[in-house]
Amino acid sequence: MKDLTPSCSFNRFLPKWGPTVRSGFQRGRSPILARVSGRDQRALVRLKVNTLRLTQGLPSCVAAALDDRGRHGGVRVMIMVVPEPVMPQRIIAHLDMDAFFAAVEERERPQFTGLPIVVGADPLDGSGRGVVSTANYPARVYGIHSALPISQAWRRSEWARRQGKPAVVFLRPNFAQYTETSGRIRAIVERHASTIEQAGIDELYVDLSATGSYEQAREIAQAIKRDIAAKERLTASIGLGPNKLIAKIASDAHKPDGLTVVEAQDAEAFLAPLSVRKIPGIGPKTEAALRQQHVTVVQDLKRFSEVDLVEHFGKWGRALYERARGRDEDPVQETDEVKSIGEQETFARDTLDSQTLMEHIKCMGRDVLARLAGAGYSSFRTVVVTVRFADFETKSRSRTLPRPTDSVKDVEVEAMKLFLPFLDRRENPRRKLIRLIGVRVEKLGREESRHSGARSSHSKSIRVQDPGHVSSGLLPDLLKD
Ligand code: DCP
Ligand code: MG
Repeated sequence: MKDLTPSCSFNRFLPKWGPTVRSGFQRGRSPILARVSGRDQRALVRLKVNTLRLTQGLPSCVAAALDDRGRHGGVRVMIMVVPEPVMPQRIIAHLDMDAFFAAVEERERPQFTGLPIVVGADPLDGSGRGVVSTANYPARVYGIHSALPISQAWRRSEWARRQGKPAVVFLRPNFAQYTETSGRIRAIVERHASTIEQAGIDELYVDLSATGSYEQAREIAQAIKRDIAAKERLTASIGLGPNKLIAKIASDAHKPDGLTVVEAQDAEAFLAPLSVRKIPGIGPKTEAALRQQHVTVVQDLKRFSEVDLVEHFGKWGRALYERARGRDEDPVQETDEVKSIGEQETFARDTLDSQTLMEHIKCMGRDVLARLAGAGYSSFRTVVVTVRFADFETKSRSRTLPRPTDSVKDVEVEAMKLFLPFLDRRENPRRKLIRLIGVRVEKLGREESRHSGARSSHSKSIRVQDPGHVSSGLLPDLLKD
């Protein structure tokens, strides 16, 4: 007997029917259909139709397959009406620390409390070459923000000083401290929830669907914020929403120290008046392309059909169409805290001096291994070296060792071997000067994983970047654009 409507989206019904299920089922949309065998060994077709659909009559494809005595292929057909199960509502939280690097510095150096602080490259009295990693909120009042050239941050500080306002305190980053703090924040969250996805050094998603209600989820979010404030003396902003997209945008809505709840029925209206830049994935390029079409806020984006957007942006257009409507199915994927630990360094002057470069590579290897231990890992298997030339061409080379190691010598030797070809014709035939180098270790393991195999196969990467260049590793949206 052939299937009537071979579609079934709720295959979790089927186990209930146990051994009676005889033929397969297919994923699709409801109504649900599966063939089962009855007690008398005759084939029965049990059709599960959701009650809503039933009020509109049987789907025509099903009705057409039945004869006027309700039989199909000479076999009696039983139709069972089963209300569609109520899908438990998803409640997702997104936590993002406020002015993270700067807040950690302020905590560690009480003498600067309340002052404008910028963490980033050395400003060198206005001639520094790197960028701002982050600025605390008082410094943001001066128009200073992440990725701003440090020389401009310096000028803005000077301008403020001339107005009689406090000058900015410029600090170099202490990555080890941020990584350690990040690990402790995660541990605090783990005490309140189990499904956690680390999305960056200072942000994570938590699936709070199991709480069953927004009131309960809000209480958990408040408890997490309280614990972070008490134990770490830092503030976090949290957004609660029906999916990761809404939760992320909500966490940013009332920074610092915010808690914003956007329930499913309010999600579309919440997004509508916001700038399209708030949608993760829309960076400066997409924004500019959209502006040309007179699209500035999310509401404007809804003028376009899915076909239009796909035509314009390819695959990404489909996601854009969904996101403009507040929809996002992406699950919270449990991850370890870190997948890789690395450092990068921008030189004050582009160079090809092999001695200086090798010395830096060695130093960075040692620092990376010190941080590996600080982050609670005991081994690595892969070493990655990144080189950025003066013209910004960037290359990475990696090598995975046959077995995990924790030896400083290994990281030094491997990094060196990977780097040497950049000094000669093999990787650098035009002998371009080098602007930046980076060393990173991956395939990290903890003590137990050395015996039981790799454990972090689906873990996310947290890349802490040197502020000597515009960081993108922490900002997936910039990366996409
Ligand atoms: N970071 C960086 N370079 C960037 C952006 C960020 O090095 N271009 C670092 C410094 C930040 C940290 O990552 O402290 C977290 O990034 P966020 O975007 O969450 O920024 P903040 O936490 O500093 O500020 P906010 O309060 O807006 O979250
Ligand atoms: Mg942050």
